[in-house]
Amino acid sequence: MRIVVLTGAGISAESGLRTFRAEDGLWEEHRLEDVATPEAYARDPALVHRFYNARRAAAAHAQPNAAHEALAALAERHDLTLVTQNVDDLHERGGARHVIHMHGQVNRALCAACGHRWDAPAEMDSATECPACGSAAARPDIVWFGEMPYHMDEIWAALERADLFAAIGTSGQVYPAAGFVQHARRSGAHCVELNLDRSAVSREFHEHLIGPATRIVPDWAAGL
Ligand code: BV8
Repeated sequence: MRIVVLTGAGISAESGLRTFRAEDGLWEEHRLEDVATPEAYARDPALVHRFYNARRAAAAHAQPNAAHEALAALAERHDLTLVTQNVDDLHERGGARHVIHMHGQVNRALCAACGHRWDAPAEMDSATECPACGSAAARPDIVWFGEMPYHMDEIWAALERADLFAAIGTSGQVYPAAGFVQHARRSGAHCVELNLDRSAVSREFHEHLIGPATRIVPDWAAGL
């Protein structure tokens, strides 16, 4: 069976990482949409670096949970394409070997001047230099609002051939990820939503499993 799974911040919530909309996406009194944008980085790179340094430290101190581990085990038994909106590395640390980070990774750095990518240091600031071109133009390798998500061709192709599509721990408020269920459904996949409560796109799914990811994901995956 060909499976595509899309995860969001909810799968890392029980590992202690904040979701975006539980506290209505506020961070240091800034809305996420105001901090996670190229304009914010151009206007106040120090603020944006502070935001991601805090997220990078939180991710480093968090541990993967039973839901991350259940998806890694599922990939050993089925043709699983694991797509995540999350920028943490908990899927990898939970044993997943191929993770598509459509919104980038907080542990990677990108040079805004030359496009070079490298493993981010624990803390970055606007003086952090690119190891390739030397410019002080380092940014987190994260897809901000208004930027094109990564690996979209691979994701659309996987959705078109999927027998089963599952969205786990995402509020379905950010596109194009929130539109994946419609694409999978049009391609004939059975669509299931596993979430703590309803999302903005719940009506698009054939099946809903409600509860915390560490409880509902292992049971669901074991039954496949
Ligand atoms: C693009 C990286 C085009 C940053 C992120 C108007 C209408 C439609 C679309 C738009 C519009 N205006 C603008 C747009 C486009 C925009 C968008 O969708 N905006 C929204 C706000 C309307 N999208 C973009 O800009 C995207 N790019 O469209 O490019 C383009 C075209 C051509 C050329 C160039 C460009 C890029 C979007 C990516 C932004 N980056 N992340 C960072 O992480 O710091 S988005 C960020 O929020 C996350 O990555 C994630 O994707 C998103 C939503 O977060 P969720 O993961 O869903 O988390 P959330 O807190 O919302 O929900 C958690 C859920 O878990 C809840 O449902 C909760 O109930 C559940 N939960 C909680 N605890 C548990 C649980 N479930 C289970 N167990 C638990 N224990």
